[in-house]
Amino acid sequence: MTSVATRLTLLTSRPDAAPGASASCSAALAEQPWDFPTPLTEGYGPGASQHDVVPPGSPAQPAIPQRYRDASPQELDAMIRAAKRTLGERVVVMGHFYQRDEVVAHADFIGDSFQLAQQARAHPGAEAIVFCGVHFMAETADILSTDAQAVILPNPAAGCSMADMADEDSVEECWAELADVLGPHATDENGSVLTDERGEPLASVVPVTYMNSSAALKAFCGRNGGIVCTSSNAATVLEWAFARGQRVLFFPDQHLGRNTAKAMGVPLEQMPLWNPRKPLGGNSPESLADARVILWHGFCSVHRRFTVAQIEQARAEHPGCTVVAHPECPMEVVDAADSSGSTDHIRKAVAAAEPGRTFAIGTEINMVNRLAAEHPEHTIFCLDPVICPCSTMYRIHPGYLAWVLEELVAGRVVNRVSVDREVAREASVALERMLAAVPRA
Ligand code: CIZ
Repeated sequence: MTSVATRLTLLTSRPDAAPGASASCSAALAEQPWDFPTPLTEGYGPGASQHDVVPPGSPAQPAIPQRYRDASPQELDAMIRAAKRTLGERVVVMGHFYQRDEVVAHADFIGDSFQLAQQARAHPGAEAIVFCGVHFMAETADILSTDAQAVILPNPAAGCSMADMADEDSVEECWAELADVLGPHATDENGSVLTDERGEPLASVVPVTYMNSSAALKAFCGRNGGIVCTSSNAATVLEWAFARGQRVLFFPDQHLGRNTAKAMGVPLEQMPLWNPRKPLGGNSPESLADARVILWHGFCSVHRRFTVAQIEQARAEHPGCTVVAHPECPMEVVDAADSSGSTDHIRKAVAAAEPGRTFAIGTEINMVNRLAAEHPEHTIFCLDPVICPCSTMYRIHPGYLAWVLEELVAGRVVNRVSVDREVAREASVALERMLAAVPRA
């Protein structure tokens, strides 16, 4: 299996090396992250998210010392190992499933955002948690770890374009507009307030935010009777919300919201899309009143690349293959797949299969390649033939990891992600609700 880095380099030297490469995944991702500027308001840089705009005020990474930029992959590997040896249990390195292999090789724990945040909480003795993921993940780790621990993001420009599609101001505006149209509580046709199983007034709308959102939005949910979900517990969380309210406002990922609610039997007509640039999100008061799930107009640039045509091609070329899609993929793709679920679901589906199976997987390429390497008993490939890593995750280059670790050895904490205390308090209310929302037996 050719590594993602090698394939990107091939793209640069021979643009014809990957069929369809010009479709939208730019070969410029093969450049080092410090080789292309990331000025505010420009796109996230070459790659899957190249058309998404970086919000003004997003953190940027100043230049790191030249020696890290000049070092060979082998030298960086040796620097990271040496620094980790010196730091011992003082540091824990987290690697997300979508992270590049050269970085994941140094992770003490590999997992999804939630598993890694739990690991952060499980290691209160570590002075520093170096989070090789993206910004919202580091924020969640900071909320769940102790005040004495420093959570470090090796490159603060490693954001998430989907998370940035719902900013706090736009969600507050949406919330105020919904309150004007729908009122604070669910009522019957006579205007009497409806109550839930516990006799509490049923809310008109319950906010649910995907883990892929800023701490500010998790806090918004905490103070407005809402909750956080991940892709592995979205159905349980929606059940929790429907027990407390008439409707759900789901942000930022429309696809996870739609796929989950549809599987629970919510009709598509009762899932209007909220466009934050239009009055009432582009909806009529009547359609909002009839809604069960109001979906924010957000998406993941990597997962929305997957198509039904790719599934048809995989089935034609590999008869009998099993197609597994992540629920951030568009609904048509999830409907056409054999199964759908979070990164954890995908891993478990592959691990549980009888040897000799073929899997076409609709999720980020680093994870698919790693699964293929870990499971030589199966044939595993990515549904999308054009290589497209999560371009923001890809900004965690080993050079940055070496730099933050060597700074720690020198007694300096750089790139600390620190969530405001009040925001963290409110966000943890929504996170704790998620933890308590266990599926019914
Ligand atoms: O929560 C995560 O880490 C993401 C981004 C997806 C997943 O399915 O685990």
